[in-house]
Amino acid sequence: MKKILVTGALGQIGSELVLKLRDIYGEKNVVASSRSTGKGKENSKEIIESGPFEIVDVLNPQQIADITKKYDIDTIIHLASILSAVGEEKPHVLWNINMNGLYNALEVARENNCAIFVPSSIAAFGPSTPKDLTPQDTIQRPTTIYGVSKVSGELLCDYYYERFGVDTRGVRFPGLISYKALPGGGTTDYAVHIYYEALKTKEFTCNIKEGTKMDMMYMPDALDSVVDLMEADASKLEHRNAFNIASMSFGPEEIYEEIKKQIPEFTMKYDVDPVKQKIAESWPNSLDDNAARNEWGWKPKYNLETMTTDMLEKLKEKLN
Ligand code: AKB
Repeated sequence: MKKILVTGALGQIGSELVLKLRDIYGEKNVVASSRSTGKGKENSKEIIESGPFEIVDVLNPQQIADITKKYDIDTIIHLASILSAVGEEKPHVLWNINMNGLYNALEVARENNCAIFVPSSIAAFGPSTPKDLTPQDTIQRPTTIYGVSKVSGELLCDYYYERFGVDTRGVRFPGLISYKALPGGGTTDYAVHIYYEALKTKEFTCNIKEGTKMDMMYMPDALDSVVDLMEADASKLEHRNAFNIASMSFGPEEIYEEIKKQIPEFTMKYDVDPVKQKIAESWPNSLDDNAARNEWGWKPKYNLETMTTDMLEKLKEKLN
């Protein structure tokens, strides 16, 4: 049975992943950690009370090491990270947390013989990358500090595998859509907020321009990707880090039309945020995920239509 430490466990992914991992591997075997108790954050109570929880600041390597030893951890899921839009406001903070935090986690993994999952992102690509069906192995010259940290992280993880034999694995997440916890400061966040506003006020102001396509994914598929990749047969993995994964790609007008099918009175207007728009335009329209499909059997379950039905149903229950 795996013994897992999750960093950044109270964020958008962690809030759901911890519960899923506790279902699979047992409550006691999944240690959630965060640099604070996440006061006021949705779901933090559930995460803290449903199994072990520890304060871990990823900038403090001793703290990560102590908790790893205390619980005899063999797998680290390193989620602590700053997202793209906040990163452009605070590039130095992003670099410190995303790079030094990752370095510290990799060092603890190396010293304690742990496997480690590190998420990359569609942000690891840039304007010179082929835009449609972006290949697994291609040009990576991102123009955001977040993207620079993600591509550096991919390389660092590859290095730790090649040089020290650390079992590093990862995927390039698209924009993630979920109803449990809100995303914090990304460019793709509009695709989550649109569902809340469709139900709450029936009107939405979109900060991304019509026609701007980005890869997106429903959270259950994203969670499956983490579990499936960490369980995959190592001998079949040619890439290890930073697998492209994809399930849907759309522009704001397409998600709006899909929601409108169920809420006909819903209206949307645009008030484009130039910083987010520039970031969105530097990212691919859609990724080719064949390497993930062939090497470890990646297969998403949701498309825009089935995600929208589920999101609206679950959010309705939550908001009532
Ligand atoms: C962001 O928008 O910054 C993230 C991402 C695509 O990595 N959701």
